[in-house]
Amino acid sequence: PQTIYRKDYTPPTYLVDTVELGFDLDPDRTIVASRLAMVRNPDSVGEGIELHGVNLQLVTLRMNGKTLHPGDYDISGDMLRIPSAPDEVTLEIETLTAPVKNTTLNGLYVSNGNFFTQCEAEGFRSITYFPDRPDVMAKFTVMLRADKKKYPVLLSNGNLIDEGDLGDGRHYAKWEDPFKKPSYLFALVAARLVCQEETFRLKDGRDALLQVWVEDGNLDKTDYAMQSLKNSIRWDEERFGLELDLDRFMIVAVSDFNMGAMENKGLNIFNTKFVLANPRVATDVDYAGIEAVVGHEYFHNWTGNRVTCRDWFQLSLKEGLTVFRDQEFSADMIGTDSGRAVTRIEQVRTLRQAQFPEDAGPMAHPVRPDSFVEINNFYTVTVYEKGAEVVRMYQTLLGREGFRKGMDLYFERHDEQAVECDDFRAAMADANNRDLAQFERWYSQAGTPVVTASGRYDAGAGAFALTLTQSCPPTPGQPDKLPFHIPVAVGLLGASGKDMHLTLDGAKAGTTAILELTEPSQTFRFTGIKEEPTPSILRDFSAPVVLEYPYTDEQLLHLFSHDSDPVNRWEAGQRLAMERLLKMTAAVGSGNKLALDDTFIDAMRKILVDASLDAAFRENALLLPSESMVAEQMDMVNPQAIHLARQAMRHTIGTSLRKELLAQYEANQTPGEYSPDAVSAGKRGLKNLALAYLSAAPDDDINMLAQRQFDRAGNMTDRVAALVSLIHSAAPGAADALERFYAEFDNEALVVDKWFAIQAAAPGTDVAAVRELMKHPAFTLKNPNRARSLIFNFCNGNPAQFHAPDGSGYAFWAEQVKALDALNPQVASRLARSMDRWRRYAPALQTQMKGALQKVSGSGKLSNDVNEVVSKALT
Ligand code: HT7
Ligand code: ZN
Repeated sequence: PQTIYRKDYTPPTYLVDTVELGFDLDPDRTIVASRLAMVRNPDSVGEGIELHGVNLQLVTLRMNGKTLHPGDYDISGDMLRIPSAPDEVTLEIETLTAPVKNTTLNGLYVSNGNFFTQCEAEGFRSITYFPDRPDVMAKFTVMLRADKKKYPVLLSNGNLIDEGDLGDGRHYAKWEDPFKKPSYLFALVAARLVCQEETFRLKDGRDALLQVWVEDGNLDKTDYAMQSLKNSIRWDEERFGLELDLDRFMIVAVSDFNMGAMENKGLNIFNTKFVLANPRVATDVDYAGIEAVVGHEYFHNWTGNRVTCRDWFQLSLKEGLTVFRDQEFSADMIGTDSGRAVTRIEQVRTLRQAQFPEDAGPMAHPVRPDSFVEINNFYTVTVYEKGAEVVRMYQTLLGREGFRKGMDLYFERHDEQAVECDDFRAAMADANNRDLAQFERWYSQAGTPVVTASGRYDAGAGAFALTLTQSCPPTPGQPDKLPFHIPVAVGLLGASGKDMHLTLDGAKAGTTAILELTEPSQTFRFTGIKEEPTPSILRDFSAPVVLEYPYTDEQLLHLFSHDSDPVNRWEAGQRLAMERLLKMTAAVGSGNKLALDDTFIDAMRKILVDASLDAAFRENALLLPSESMVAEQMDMVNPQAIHLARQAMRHTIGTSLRKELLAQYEANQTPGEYSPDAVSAGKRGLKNLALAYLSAAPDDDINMLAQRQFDRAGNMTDRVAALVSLIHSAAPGAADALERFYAEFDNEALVVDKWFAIQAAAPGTDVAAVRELMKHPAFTLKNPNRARSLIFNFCNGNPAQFHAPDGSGYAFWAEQVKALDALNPQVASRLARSMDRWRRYAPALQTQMKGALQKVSGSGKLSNDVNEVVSKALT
């Protein structure tokens, strides 16, 4: 497989002004006719026309009305080249495809008998020959023709300009997109669907038609997506002055989809998981996911669609920025500072749980990668979540207003252009008159920087000196790193727990100072400090770094009780818990007793019963670091020891705090009609965490509590939480509850996914049980949601069983990667990533993991997707 390098970018030889596409849709034999008006690109020194095409059957190719024959053009690999062509050409191309045979869910495919497309990143080339690269932006007109009975709904991008019958049982619809766009934003849907629709008044007075399209029977689950869409439109108008530029905006839900959703211009296509919700079938987490993803795709309309990427190395230009925008949207929708802080804590958790390990593993890459084999492998937590952190740091450094000025300048300069991450950085710098040259290293250097802090209090001088030192570990291809430009938000707490008023270099700095660390090491001197402070460093997680500070338990307990910054307050609790989990894991390994100190339990108790704190914050503060997070802190991972240690800790909490947990369980009930708002969801979260701790030390009363909740729950959040508690504690009613749950929801695909997922992650589920579940009639590898629910949740979410000492989990993983690869390489290569960290496991496991990787790597016919992942893991 060929590696593509960022440094090799060359502009396209020809540009496309207009594209007229005609589709005669048939599952076995779809005819695609395309007419491209092209002009030579004055910025290119290359010769000839270059079109991408994959698995296409070429029927005819005409240039300026003349049929071309083999010899006039050359097809090799994924390229069709016409070596000599005039400056202005019209190409007419007819190709054939068989969408029903397409199991990759990339390009044009059939799902539940309906047609859908997925073109990002390079799917358009499997629909027709085209310069399928994001820097070729063209105006599209699309004519769809299909059987009227089977496919009554015909949708594409932009505005509907014509529709009618063709007389032979077929009908047509013609769509025109008024904006130039790259081919990856093309979409069509031909389907039997129904919609919820509404007219929505935009800020400029125009009315837009909003539609949410779903399969018949799901119209009772579209309200929240519609509400989220309206909230998103309003939010982008208010926060960034960005308006919907179309008369119509459509969301379509499809059950077979590789990712979360896709921002096709005016025709967003969504995984059903991020559209369908009602209290009976969706949890609080599902509702929050819908709001975030609907927002994310809508916000792409400006950050991604109107201003797009020059090449795929710039992916974070749109993804990092749009994740940041959806994070801000979700935080603003809650509306309170404490609610905002909880969303921030959840972001930090994701980053640590998924992105830090990626940055430390064989697939580590900069936010703007330098090379790839398969671009689909680079839709990563680094490009998305770390990319969002990079965008957030602009806002931290420049302030909200400064950030907005930068955004305004970015759109003023680059509307309807395909640009680079550097252009965004330049807009931020120029709009604020700031030098952000060093900030570029966040885009070019991989790895998680480590900031080591040390403090020295000089009582005589009334000064506190904070020394910050930065370093960054080597990553593949990048042995040495240069210093980053790191905003470090710092506060100082007095013995009372109150924030001190800060004076830094003689200037007043409020209660939180933003220190700019740009050198390998810098000392910042706070003056007017009357007592030895406890420093609260990296408030609000002001940069995606690991912070090392020699905190004593006493200092952490002080921060856990008092820090005015909720993120650092939570962080102090996580540090206390992690320290103990590591000690207990070591004790399991050496056969020692697993003791948990009263100080920690008392600190947990204090937070649990503190009614002045939001329930959502309390839930987060009491949630222990996950087993995989503990593993990340160890040089040699023993998954079973981690599991036992964490279970022991949960058991101790469950017994020691039983009275308080029961009281909170009762105090945080949410009777009455279900609402997914943050306060109610926070209460359910705390109540269900209390149930989980109680169930970690179960007796008949606790089992009855869980059983009662399962039987009486009026919403899916409580239902699932009770079911998980019953199963994890192996309660007598567990098997029956599982059966009843399936019987009640066997018609709801997304709930059946939960049913598989709960079992996959249960501590009692071993490989043999997963293999049994795969025989269930509802299981299929072809549907990515279903494959993820069982196989991914087992391989990634059940470490003690997946890493069984006999290597059976690894053999299972290898089988499933290969089986999936034959159907859907994008999904297969995501599963392949489960082995990224194999070098960190105990030697006996390591050997078997390596063996499994070698087995996949040596198994002949592998996709580029999987090949890239396993070969990098083995390098
Ligand atoms: N921009 C979208 C990316 C996406 C995608 C990428 C590769 C393969 C399938 C895909 N489906 C969607 C999603 C987003 O970030 O909004
Ligand atoms: Zn996106």
